[in-house]
Amino acid sequence: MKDRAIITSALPYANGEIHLGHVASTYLPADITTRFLKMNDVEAYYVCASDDFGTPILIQSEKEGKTPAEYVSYWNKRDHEDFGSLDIDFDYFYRTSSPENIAFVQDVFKKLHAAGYIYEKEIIQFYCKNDKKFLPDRYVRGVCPYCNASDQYSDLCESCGRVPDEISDPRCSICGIPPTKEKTLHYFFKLQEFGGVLSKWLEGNENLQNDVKKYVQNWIKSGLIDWDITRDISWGVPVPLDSAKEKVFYGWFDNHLAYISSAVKFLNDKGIDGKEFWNSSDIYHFIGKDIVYHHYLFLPAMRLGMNSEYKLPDYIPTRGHLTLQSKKISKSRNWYIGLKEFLEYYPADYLRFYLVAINPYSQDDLNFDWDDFATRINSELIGNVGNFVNRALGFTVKSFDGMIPSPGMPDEEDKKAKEKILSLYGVVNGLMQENHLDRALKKILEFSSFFNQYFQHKEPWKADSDATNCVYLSANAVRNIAIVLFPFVPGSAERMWSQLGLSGSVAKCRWNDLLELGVEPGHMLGNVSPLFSRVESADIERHKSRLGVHI
Ligand code: B3M
Ligand code: ZN
Repeated sequence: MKDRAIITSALPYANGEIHLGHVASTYLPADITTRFLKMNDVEAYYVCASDDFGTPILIQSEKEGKTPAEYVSYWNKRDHEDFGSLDIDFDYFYRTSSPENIAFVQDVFKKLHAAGYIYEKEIIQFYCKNDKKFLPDRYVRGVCPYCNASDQYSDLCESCGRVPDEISDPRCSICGIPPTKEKTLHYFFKLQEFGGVLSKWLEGNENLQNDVKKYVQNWIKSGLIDWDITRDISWGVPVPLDSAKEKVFYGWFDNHLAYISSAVKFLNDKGIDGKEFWNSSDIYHFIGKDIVYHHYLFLPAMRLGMNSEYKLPDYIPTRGHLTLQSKKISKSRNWYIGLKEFLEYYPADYLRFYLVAINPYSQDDLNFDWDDFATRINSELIGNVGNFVNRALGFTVKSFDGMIPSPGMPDEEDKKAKEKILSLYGVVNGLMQENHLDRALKKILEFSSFFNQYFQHKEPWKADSDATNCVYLSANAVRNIAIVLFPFVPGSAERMWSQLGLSGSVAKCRWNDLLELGVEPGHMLGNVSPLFSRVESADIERHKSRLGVHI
């Protein structure tokens, strides 16, 4: 682990509201990791941006009678606000249409061009005579030539994850007629030439997930194809060549460059040399499994083509998709839950807790299930953690007027409890570093469960018991829970901190603080009250019945 890090998560298209599916695989794991790194004294910055260019955005803005710039600026602001209400705490949220990114993309293109990695080629492009336009990417749907899945976009097969060379049985996605073919001049990036170096880079990077590496290696083995990086549409980064007037770059050429341009702008504005910082940091790109091709091939190849002037990622944590009640999320069928709407019903931490608990560090899909959500929140977050915290602190208030007593002679159970508190750091730290956030959370729940039993077994309420050790150690266990839970459920951890009556904010704690018993005898607790309220089954039934209903 370096002492600097830049963390990014897949850039949301500025094209509609954020829903639970977006949050689970990228934004939340990236936010938790950033908070964890910061607590480990890593100078870490979480940088994101709205992904503003591309055909779907152009089409939608036209439909709504807005300029694309107005349209994306609305969604940029709205998305940022929605993320904020889930306590996704970006250090910087910028946009791919920023002047800095446009300049950077054009500069990267010139460098790749000068290095001989770009060539022009006249291509035959789908054209719709009805709509009178070229039909790049999402404008065409058809059958994937690799896996035969039907109704796939021409720029990405959602079934096998590949980017088809040419889609079969094409149809115009605006009007549905089969398009004609017309000639147009496009620019290509020589991805083919990068097979060998990409393969070597993958092989040499132990931080990348093995299963993902394996199938990317297979793609490389079966032969990469050069990549068409320009489009004949009006909304995008202009190609900086006289011979390419009116052409723009394909969205996937420019969007990931905003990881760099946004980070560098943010750092430069802070008076830090952004480029130097980038190159001396651990670089994390959190993504969902549908964009592996772009992040394991296009992105590194472009950086390699610039002589690694900006270093390649160290980590590309890749997670599966969220299904909802075991069905694929679909906005058009109203089978989704908007983030904003969810947070009108439940606190951010309930969602954060649940989405981490069910989210392994793998490409397996994960499922949001309303009943499971209620069960886990009620039994794990509330029944386990909330119960222990409230019991330990509530008892201290009732029996010791809120003051932590001096511990007497510890018995074997107390010794074991103390040992547990001091070893929590080791139990959780490695898992967090390895990105196993769900397993780390599970260990924290085991810790809390241990202390529930310890408290129960010690029976500090009995007249003949020595309650002093139990109270002292339990308060310290609560303190450790607040610290380790902070990356996961920051709001609740902060409330635990204030109920403990500790000064400052848990956000300022260091992971090393777990290694001491920081609640000392004589310390006064703050105001103690239940941390959480239960999820009611009647409400859950109501939420379920709203899914899939067309409004
Ligand atoms: N805007 C969203 C997606 O395909 C896309 C990500 C860009 S990351 C550089 O998930
Ligand atoms: Zn058409």
